[in-house]
Amino acid sequence: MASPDPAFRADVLAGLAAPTPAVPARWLYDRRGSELFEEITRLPEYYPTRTETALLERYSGEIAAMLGKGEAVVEFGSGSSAKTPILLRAVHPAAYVPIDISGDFLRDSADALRAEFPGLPIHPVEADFMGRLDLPPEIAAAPKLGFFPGSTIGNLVPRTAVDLLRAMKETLGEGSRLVIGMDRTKDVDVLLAAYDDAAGVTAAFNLNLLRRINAELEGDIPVDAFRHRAIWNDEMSRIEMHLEALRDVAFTVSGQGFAFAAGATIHTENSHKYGHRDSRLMLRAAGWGVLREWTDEKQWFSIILAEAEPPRFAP
Ligand code: AVI
Repeated sequence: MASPDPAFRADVLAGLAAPTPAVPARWLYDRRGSELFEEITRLPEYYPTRTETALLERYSGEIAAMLGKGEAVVEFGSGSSAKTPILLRAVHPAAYVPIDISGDFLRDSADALRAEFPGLPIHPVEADFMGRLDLPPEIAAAPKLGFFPGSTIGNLVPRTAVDLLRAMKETLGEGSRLVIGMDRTKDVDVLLAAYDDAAGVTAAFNLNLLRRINAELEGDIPVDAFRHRAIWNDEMSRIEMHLEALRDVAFTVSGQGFAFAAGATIHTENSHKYGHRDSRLMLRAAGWGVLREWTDEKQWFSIILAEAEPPRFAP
């Protein structure tokens, strides 16, 4: 077996011992977790993917019309989704730069896009995009269009989300644009169904974290002693995923002991939902001005085109 990721071990051991036990959501995405997430995106209850895809199909032409020529599209994430080709077909960019921390994902999706867009220069960057990073020299002179679909921003608490948006602005530079997908607040029953589907795929996605801990960190967590819970936290305007102990349970991870009383939970993910003004305020806090927003008939999801604002004096 490959040696365990020290960052995974540190996050799990510290997170399980915390007064409010929590494990960062990024650890949900091992190979199995990523497969389960792909399955989630096809569920009837999970509206974000199909709503955003339909918005891109409908409005990518309008987005392209608001841009100049010869843009380099910089995607924050590997671009493995069906959404990337929709934007690329409309924008006709001079180059495409996917950025992802997973080299394997990056290479696979870059190869697939090379086959679909034969003449398009593709320059993958294997890096963590949570901080400012250097873009490939080949696109230095091109105007930049960032692309961050999926409302992945919603998985970050607002302070971290603003840090990321600011880092994106620093990476892309003054005058750049950003197309970002943001999920909207809506009827709580719709949200709860999307994060606790009838087929149990989201439950399997959440519980897979415990299996991963057992497999990679020498854990003996009785997975059947936990259940998936999706909760709407109105104060924070977010869906929370938790793993709730069904009975008193004790286990070890990497030789360290833990005990959870029945009903205690491990918080595993936040998915923030934004009102019309919330998304604008968050973008503005990071130096992005909103040029235009497109939403669906039910106003369940938004695509926003924003522009990096120059620093200005303000009263
Ligand atoms: C990746 N991210 C935007 C998804 C979301 O909707 O927050 C992750 C997810 N978690 C459960 N279902 C989907």
